[in-house]
Order: sequence, then C-alpha cells, then structure tokens
Amino acid sequence: MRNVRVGAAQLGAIQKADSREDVVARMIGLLDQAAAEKCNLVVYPELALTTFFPRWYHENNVEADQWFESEMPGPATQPLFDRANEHGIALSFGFAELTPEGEHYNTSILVDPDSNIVGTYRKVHLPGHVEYDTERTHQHLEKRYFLPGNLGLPVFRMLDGVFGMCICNDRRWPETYRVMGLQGVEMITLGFNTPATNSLSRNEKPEQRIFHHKLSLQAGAYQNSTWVVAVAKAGVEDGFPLFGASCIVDPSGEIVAETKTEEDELIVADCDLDATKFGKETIFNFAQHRRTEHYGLITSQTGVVVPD
Ligand code: ING
Repeated sequence: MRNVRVGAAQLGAIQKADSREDVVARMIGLLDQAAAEKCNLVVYPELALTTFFPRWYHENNVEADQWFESEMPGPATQPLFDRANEHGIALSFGFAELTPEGEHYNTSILVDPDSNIVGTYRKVHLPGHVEYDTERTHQHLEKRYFLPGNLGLPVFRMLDGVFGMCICNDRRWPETYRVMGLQGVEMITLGFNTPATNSLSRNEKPEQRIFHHKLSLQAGAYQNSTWVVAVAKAGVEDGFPLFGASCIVDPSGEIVAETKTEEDELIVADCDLDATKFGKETIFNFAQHRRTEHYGLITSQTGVVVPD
C-alpha cells in the first residue's frame, strides 16, 4: 500500500483585474484546508496564477508578457512555496513561463514536500489559433502566446511513486497518456481551463463538453492503469464561462471524487499507487501485448492520408 492523499484544489474564476497576490492567497487557503485533511499532494489548475488570458488578443508580445512568470518561485509565489514547506505538502500547478532566453510556454511544475521543483512540463498540444478570428464567439490564442512544449512527456519520482503531468488539451490525445504509461506512470496531474461553450459551435452544450472531458480522463487512466487528477479553473471570468468538473480518476477509470461547484473547492481522495499494478501486470501489460510493428503511422504521420 503506497497511499498518497491527494487534494484537487479547484479555483473559481480569476478576473483580468485580480492580482497574483489575491490568487496566491486563495491557493494558500485551499492548501491550509488540504493540510487539515492531511493531504500529501495538492494539485491546482492550468495557468493558476492569472485569468485565462489566451481569450484576449494582444497585438504585441510585450503587452502579453504581463501574464508570464520569469522566475519560479517569484515574489508573488514564494508565500505558496513557504506554506507548502511548512505543511510538508507536495504541489503541482500551472503558470505561463517566460524563459531567460525569451521563450513562452504553458507550463506545469511538480514541487516536492521540501519545496524543491522536481519536475517541469511544457504543454505539447496547444489548441486554438494565432491570429484574431472573427468567426469565434471568443478567442483561444494559445498558438499565439505559447511555443509547443520542448521537454517531451517525462515522468518524475516523488512520494515513493512515479508521477507525470500534462495540461488541459493534452488530456484529449491518447498519445499523452501512453508515452507516460510506457515510463510506468502511476499518477498524472493535470490542470485545465475549458470554456463551457464552443467558440465555433453555439449548439454544443456544457454537458456534452463535460462528457468529452471525463471520457478523455477515464480512457487515459484505464488504458494506462494510472491515477489521473484533473483540476479546473472554473466559473465566469470577465463574462466568459469555464466549466468545473474537477475529478480524481482511479487506475480502472472510475471517477472517485468530483467537485460540485464552480468556485474554489477542495476534493480529497486516498490514492493507493499500488492499485495501478494489477492493470499494468495483466490487461495492460505493454511488454506482453503491444505489437509495435503495426503502430508506425502514429509517429511517422501527423495528419490523415487516405490510401488510394
Ligand atoms: N482548453 C480547451 C481544452 O482542450 C478546447 C480547449 C476545448 C479544445 C474543447 C477542444 C475542445 O479543454 C485548453 N486550455 O486547452
């Protein structure tokens, strides 16, 4: 039994005018709640420190850089690291990263109970578009503001287990989970900011979008026999709704905990990392069952080519 008590710390809306200090105070509030419930790890959303700024068009990058962190921890986030250290709790959260070389990434980090950053991940699957799109009810400019991740899909040893990270749209692509599954991942943490409406199809209901969100998480967890902890930034940000449905999914694909609100909300579950073993040793024993000689197209081809 290798139990990790996980707190999924959903954040409600962050308005464009909210400061990082305001947000970190809310994150610390959730962290203290998690400490009271004796959590070992607390997971926060994608881009947890700011509003979901890719919905806003900035002509030049200098203006957009206001949303980015050039140091981690920085002055605004140091109090979060300090409180986590006091509690001896590990963290995972997402933020917009500006590197010393001037590169921009949608990033997530894994911080151990001594507040050392033990893992960094940069979002690989960037949805949306580069230029302002008049067809859309709202913009989704991740391809404008971020480079595709350049760190691959690594796993990290922490808390006597094997942990991985992905971010939001990554959860919709089976390759994301499988690459980490092939490295023995036992728990994947992911943050997301998902609009409750589809900017290109008005008749897609939030219920359908939440169905696809859960379908992606449950399939990824089951097919790689891993825990998945998915945490939303939810609520209405400057008039734009994001759905909640943060959830903790067990290695058989069952949702064991789910948020009920679109506010700051902590859900907690005891996750036994040994519960991943049965699936990894039987139905998803990759070494025994995979036939890689037939999978070439998955990496040799990007788009669809219909044979003649
Ligand atoms: N957001 C959304 C997500 O993948 C999206 C974008 C929604 C793409 C629905 C496709 C369908 O959940 C982010 N931030 O990736």
